[in-house]
Amino acid sequence: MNIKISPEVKKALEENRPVVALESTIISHGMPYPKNFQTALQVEEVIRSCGAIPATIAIIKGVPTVGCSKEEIEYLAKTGRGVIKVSRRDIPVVVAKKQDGATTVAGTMILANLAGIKIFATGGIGGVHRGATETFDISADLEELAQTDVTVVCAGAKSILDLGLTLEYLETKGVPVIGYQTEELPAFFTRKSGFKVNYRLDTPEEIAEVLKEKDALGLKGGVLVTNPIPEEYSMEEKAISKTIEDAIAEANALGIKGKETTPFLLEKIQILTEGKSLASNIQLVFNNARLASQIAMALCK
Ligand code: PSU
Ligand code: MN
Repeated sequence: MNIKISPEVKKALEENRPVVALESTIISHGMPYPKNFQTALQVEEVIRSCGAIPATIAIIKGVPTVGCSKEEIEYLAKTGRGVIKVSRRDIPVVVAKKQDGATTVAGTMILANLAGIKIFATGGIGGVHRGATETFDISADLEELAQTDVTVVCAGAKSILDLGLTLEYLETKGVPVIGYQTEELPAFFTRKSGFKVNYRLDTPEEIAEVLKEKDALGLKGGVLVTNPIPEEYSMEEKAISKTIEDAIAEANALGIKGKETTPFLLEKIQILTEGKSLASNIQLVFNNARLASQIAMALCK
């Protein structure tokens, strides 16, 4: 496979220095321009200021690219939904057709793993959608966590998903769900969800220790680290729940399906909260980037 790794990322990996992968669907389909561009650059800065190297991942003109340039990030940010949202199934097609693609959590995990990157920071993962018992809508992110050796640091999952079923699915697939300094699964915009994580770990070093043992035992698959949004940026539970319910109702009324569902809901929530949710979203991504950097550094020791 023809994969392009930026010289900086390549060197860091060769020298066993900490690298943190970043996804690009969050840029193209998760936030509006220009906030998406600013955030994508700032999250890289956060990782650098922690002492790690960022690697934003996408497919550029058919080339899987690990460590996108500022120009490439700007292009993805400006083109937005005009870029193809790339999950596992889309990778071979987008590469063969020499198209541009923004990778989801699943797509990013695959390319990070090919490059040898073990830690990946994002906002929220895809999961089992509400109503999945009828629609079968379960994100390929969960299957990727089941099989690809990358640790994903997120703020839990948005309640556009069925969090209980998402946890059950991860349990079946043997994916450890770790709460960072919490016993409770965070729900993206809020610190609490009413569901428990599998394990609470309180330091990046403890998490790195678990990852090392998993590696040493040859246990395949990812690990999900859930990191609650900082208190000062968390949203009011009732208001955000209502917003999410309204967004889901509209998606159902319009018959939105498949890969369109998640981007539609994300955009609707941003519009309905008049940007307030976007501000929280950005802060939780920074927070996850910090933790991911610390875990990556502890892993390199
Ligand atoms: N959830 C968010 N923000 C996001 C996504 C999900 O809060 O940006 C994106 C991620 O790229 C994730 C993808 O991997 O949506 C999941 O899409 P789907 O549900 O179609 O698998
Ligand atoms: Mn889906």
